[in-house]
Amino acid sequence: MRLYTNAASANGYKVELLLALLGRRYERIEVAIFAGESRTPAFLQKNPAGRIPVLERDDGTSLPESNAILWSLARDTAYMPAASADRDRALAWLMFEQSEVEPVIGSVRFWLQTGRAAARPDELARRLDGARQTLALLERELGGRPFLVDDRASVADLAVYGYTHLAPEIDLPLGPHVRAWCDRIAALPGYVAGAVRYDASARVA
Ligand SMILES: N[C@@H](CCC(=O)N[C@@H](CS)C(=O)NCC(=O)O)C(=O)O
Repeated sequence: MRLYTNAASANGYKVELLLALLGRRYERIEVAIFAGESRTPAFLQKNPAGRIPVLERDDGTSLPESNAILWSLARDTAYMPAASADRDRALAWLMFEQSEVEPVIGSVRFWLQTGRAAARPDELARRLDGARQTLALLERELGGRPFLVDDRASVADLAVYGYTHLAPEIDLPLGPHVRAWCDRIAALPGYVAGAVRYDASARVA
């Protein structure tokens, strides 16, 4: 299978992390998203939204959306909770990540590292506030248990970890419980680091 991704994206990194933890082999294709490579007619066939990550399976079918890819890859593995109620909770965390983690920590990181923040001061402040609220919620949740669902790492942790562990890059410190949870994820066998800072190709004047 092939993964279309970009090294600075934590949406892409989430998928690469699960693939590494599962020891799955894949071909990694770096997409120059700031040069328009995710908006070509050929790429839009893979994802009509024109975004990475996209997983292309051996049968030729394509799956976009980082958390849908995580869900598909985690099925029948140790990263999918066994009990149906726990699976439902994991899915809720994947939804939470897309509404309360990526749009705040991810967008602020993107704007700050690529010169896009100055043009939107009010939106930046609003999202930073949202990011603080998300980190506070996670700090409360992880105060009483080692992982987000059940007592072992699951697809829920990997989805939420992707952008959460980058919060210090936008000058938001992680609380002690979130830091300890990040350390537990980084200690999983097969763990790989990822999501490098945006390079010059992403900058606007
Ligand atoms: N909800 C999507 C968001 C994907 C997304 O925003 N990808 C960005 C990189 S993080 C992208 O491909 N941007 C390029 C573009 O919009 O042209 C997911 O979780 O996969």
